[in-house]
Amino acid sequence: MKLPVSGRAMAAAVVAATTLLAGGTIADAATVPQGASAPRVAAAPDISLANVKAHLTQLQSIASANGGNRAHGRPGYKASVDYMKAKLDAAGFTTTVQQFTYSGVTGYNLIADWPGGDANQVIMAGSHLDSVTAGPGINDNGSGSAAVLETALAVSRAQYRPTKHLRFAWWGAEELGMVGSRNYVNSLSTGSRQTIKGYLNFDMIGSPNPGYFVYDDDPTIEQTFKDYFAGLGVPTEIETEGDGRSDHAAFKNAGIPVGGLFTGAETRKTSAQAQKWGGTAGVAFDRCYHSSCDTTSNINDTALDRNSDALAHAVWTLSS
Ligand code: DTR
Ligand code: CA
Ligand code: ZN
Ligand code: ZN
Repeated sequence: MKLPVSGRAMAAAVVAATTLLAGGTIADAATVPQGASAPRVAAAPDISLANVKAHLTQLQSIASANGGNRAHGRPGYKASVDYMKAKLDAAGFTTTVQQFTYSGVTGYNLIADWPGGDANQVIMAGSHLDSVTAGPGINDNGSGSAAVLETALAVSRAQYRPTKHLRFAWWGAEELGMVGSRNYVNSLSTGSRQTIKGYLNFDMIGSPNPGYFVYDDDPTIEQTFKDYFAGLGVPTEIETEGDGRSDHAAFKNAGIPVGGLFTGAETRKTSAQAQKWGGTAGVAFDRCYHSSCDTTSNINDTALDRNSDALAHAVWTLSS
């Protein structure tokens, strides 16, 4: 259930949109005075938890039919790419499957461009689609992949026409060292890199014992997420371990503003965190991290729903 975005989050959204509209970078948004007269930002639609979970069920079925995983180089990964691509093609996206080779095996990135918007101002949202070989990888990272997919499908259903160009991406071989995303960034010309005004990363956003972490990178992307959760009355913490641990790393290293959301992996929730978020202190945020039990039962619905809606809010806000 999506609660109305608070006035504070909407005001922040206007500031972020104003900055980008003025041709500034996302990082400049903080300098735009509060309350500056600016066009209203279209509010993102509610992202259906049921739809996101239906994608997770499909990814689970794909893993079950392909040796129990969706890992790089295994049939379950390419089947995952094919599933996502079919949905995006049917929704009117221009899709590209980018091939790369890692450890002698062909890997695949899936890129989906939403037609329209300023090609010199691209906002990207992405997640890795591969799992480890040990299991189906439903939280890690079916959760991020399904939420990014459902947000892209919501853009299509709304026939959203943002000022900036929207691009969505699903990366291969993240579990082997962020290989696919690095391959993508390295394949871009300098000019193409400079068109990307922000990259939003979603890797594990439905952990069963969830925390609500926001990447501490670009200040405006960070504030956009923090304001959204503040509007829900959900406290957030800064994600400090994230540097270099997921697909935003290649974009950050190329000087592209990045941000993202995370609900936690192998580290244990503290008592203080359990006080603010609920759940169980002394237990890992995701006890099935990189394990065979990372199935559709390894998801906290509230966390997945909140993060999916926060994802859509940021996409709408930063691209308008
Ligand atoms: N490396 C990711 C999981 C992960 C662990 N810490 C963070 C922090 C921020 C994003 C992701 C992660 C993986 O195993 O896919
Ligand atoms: Ca929702
Ligand atoms: Zn991951
Ligand atoms: Zn992982």
